[in-house]
Amino acid sequence: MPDVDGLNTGFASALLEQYLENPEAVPAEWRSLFESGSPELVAALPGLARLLEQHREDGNGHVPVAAPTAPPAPQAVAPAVDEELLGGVAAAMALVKAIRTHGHLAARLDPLGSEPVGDPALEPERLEPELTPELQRRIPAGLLRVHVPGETLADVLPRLREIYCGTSAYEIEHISDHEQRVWLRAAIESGRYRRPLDNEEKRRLLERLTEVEGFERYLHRAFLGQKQFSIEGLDVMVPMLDEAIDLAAEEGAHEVVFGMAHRGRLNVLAHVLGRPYESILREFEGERTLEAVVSDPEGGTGDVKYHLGAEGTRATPTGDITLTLASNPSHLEAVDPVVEGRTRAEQTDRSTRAGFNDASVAMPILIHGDASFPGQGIVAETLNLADLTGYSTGGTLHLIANNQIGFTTDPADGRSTRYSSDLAKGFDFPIIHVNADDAEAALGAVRLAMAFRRRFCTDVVIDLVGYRRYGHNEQDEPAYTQPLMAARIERQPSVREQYADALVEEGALTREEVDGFSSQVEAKLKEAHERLKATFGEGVPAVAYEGRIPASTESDVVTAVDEERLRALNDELLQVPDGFTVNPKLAKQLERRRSTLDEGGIDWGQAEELSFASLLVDGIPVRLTGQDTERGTFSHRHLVLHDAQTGEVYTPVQSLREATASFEVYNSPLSEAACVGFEYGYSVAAPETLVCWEAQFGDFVNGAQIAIDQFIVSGLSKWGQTSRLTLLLPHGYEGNGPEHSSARLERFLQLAAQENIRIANCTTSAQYFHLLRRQALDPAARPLIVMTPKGLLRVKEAASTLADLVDGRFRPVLPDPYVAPDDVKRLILCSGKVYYDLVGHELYDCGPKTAIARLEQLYPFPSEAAADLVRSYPKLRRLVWVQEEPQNMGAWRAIRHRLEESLPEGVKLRYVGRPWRASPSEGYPTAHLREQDRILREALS
Ligand SMILES: Cc1ncc(C[n+]2csc(CCOP(=O)(O)OP(=O)(O)O)c2C)c(N)n1
Repeated sequence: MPDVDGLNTGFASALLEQYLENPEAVPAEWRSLFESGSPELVAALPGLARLLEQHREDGNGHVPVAAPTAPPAPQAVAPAVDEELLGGVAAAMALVKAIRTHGHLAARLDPLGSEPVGDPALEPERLEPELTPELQRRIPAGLLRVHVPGETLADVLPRLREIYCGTSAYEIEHISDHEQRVWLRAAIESGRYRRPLDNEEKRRLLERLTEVEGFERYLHRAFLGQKQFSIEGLDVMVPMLDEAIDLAAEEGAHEVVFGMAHRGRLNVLAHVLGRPYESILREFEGERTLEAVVSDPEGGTGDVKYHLGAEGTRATPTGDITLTLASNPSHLEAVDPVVEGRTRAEQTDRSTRAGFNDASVAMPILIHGDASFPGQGIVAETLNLADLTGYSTGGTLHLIANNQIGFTTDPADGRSTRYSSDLAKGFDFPIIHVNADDAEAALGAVRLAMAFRRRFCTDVVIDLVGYRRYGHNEQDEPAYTQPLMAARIERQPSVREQYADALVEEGALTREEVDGFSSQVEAKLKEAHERLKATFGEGVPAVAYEGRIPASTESDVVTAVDEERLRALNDELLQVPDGFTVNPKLAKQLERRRSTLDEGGIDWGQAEELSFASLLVDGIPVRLTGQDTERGTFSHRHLVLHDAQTGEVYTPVQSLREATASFEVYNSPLSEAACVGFEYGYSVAAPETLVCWEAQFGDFVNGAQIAIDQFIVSGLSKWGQTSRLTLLLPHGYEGNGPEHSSARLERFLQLAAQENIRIANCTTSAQYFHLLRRQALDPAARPLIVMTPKGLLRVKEAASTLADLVDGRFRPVLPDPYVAPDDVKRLILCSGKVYYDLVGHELYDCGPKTAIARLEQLYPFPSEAAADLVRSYPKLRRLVWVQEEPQNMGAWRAIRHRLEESLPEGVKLRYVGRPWRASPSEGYPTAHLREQDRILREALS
């Protein structure tokens, strides 16, 4: 056993770390010492002993480690200690650790040749003791736990440097999962994923690079000055995607879903998604010849060519695979969560009760910009979804298309971190940096990333460091702002040229073959262009917007549910498994849901759950997410029950005997932007599913404004893409201040046109029941925005009866149920909760001359129902629109002209509500009460 007195603590610690990783890796005598728990060890190195003990307690040792109290092992003869060698081994271990941790600082990642910063810890001569060549030759490599061949440090050091400080570099040591770190070290150092290519593979890679470059250069020449957002400088991205697709297919995926911005998109469309050259050339031609303009989606206004999504099928060595590129807006990174949601939908089996997620079915690939990745907060929100039960997609491959510039902004002005990828470190994802001019290394990076993802089902980031051959787009002059870089790039041979030269030099190909590739690509493009030109004048085939949704049918949809069925579902929803203890207070509340079917009083929570349940037995899947949504922000829902004794959970709506579709319910992370984007993506890929997202308070939905503006309301017009995504937005003025009152109804109304969305604000739970069912059953899918209640959730008057669910349907306008129409001279029309404020006010009893009606659907505006309503009051003189929102908010400005249109001659329209305001509501509850009362008095008197 080693003599522990006077031991070099650093050395011993390093050995211990190795031992904890793999006990066999340390010399036998040290192993016995660590396993002995020897009192000498405890005395000499208390820190070490504590570590060992902790390791034992954590139960994560590879071998059982004896407790310190165990009897000491029989004394062995202590080996003679060679002080110089011991010190050398410690320094060597520190060096290996430094190379693994900080090697990237010395790596040659920049194709433009900028000097890496380096780090003193990576230099053997600066270590203590200095690792001289002689000493290096004395240090056995076996002690260093490295995975490269060699007898001594002198043998392995150059190889380690090549691996960690070459044209690839790795950041893995921040990962807290020990197994992942160990796996990555072995995978990286063994070179398993960076094997040399055979000649056939090299030829294919060069051919691919030739196609990528040839395509860009052809467009550049043929359409000088037109925006193409050239990929050049990051050309290798295309073969990297090829590789990732083949590997995904090999792992059993049926689909890969891509999200990317403008950079290189046309090339990816052509070469990865397989969109024909002609179709892309047609769009370029369209910009200069009206004749060739691509027709817009029916009734829509279309989008620029580098935003359009696409779908393709690709043959791989292991079978066909579907490739989907999501349509996206200019708003950088906004598509990230959409891609995750789409992928998740593809992965989910919705014939199971809770929706079974099989991540092997589909894989997401996100291509980011180096300025956008650290700059756009949605990236962090999306990364945070990676490991959440309701959102995980089994690992996303992130590829940062790093051209070292954002428009004209240098990295130093664009981020506070060294690397563009640093954000991902906080999520424990491995980061592989690779020089985009080393094509083979780039493929190696993909293989490693895919193998890691396959093994650990988690995200991986590849930071592909290249450059941008032209300006931000083809109309920009890069030398205005980055003169040195632009000059440097002008001298830079393309990756194809470099690779071709290398292959010719090593004899893998001849110069003639290389040149042949280029002429073939050129010829292919020319032919496609000629074929296209020959069609000019023939009329342009319309872009196929297959699956375009028919116009809304709305009222034809039967939303009433048979009484017996509702009774049976209600009973089932109130059952829990034997031995399950519902919280007694909650049990009482839920118990009330039993009698409401006969006595009335079906509240919001119950109506909602019955509506969901009725859909499930009809085979319609439902997904509901949002902050604290399982219980409901206002504690009104309780879809998920928690056993009061054991904490176990039970979700009755997932246990319905006759359900044939899944019910997914998840509390979401505290995000709006990524969560709404995700659900949008999910709803697009699962058009048969009722996907609902609920805001904590509707006020927070503007955190998802990009998802709303750029996807939900405009997707149909831009890309022919819609869904039945339903946003549940608690809304209403209850004295809770400017950020707990308004879901900004006015914004949604302003965005509503061409029947792109539906907007409702219902006042009874039955209306809500029918609205949800209509939303799920209407063959015409559209997003639905619902202003949902807060206080009303429990107001008796807003509750409904069984008959309302059995016989009714959603009614866009509710006339006054109490006042006979004949004598009515004054009609108050309002929407939402203010109705109950009006009928509950002391001035309410205003006699037979005033009626109060409710507008339950705000968009599409129910013109006919509104006209019918007005016509039903023959003596009407005045229509008063009452709202609690300020005059510049709420529904007023969007529906005023609609109301005017519906009025007969001589009937006047008047506004009652808050005046124009900069902030949606008062801050003080008393101020709120005063203002609310003023509005009601003015309306009623
Ligand atoms: C959210 C958002 N803000 C600003 C812009 C304007 N913009 C378009 S491209 C660009 C630079 C992007 O740089 P990077 O992410 O590095 O991608 P690159 O164009 O270099 O590939 C900017 C600022 C945008 N499209 N989206």
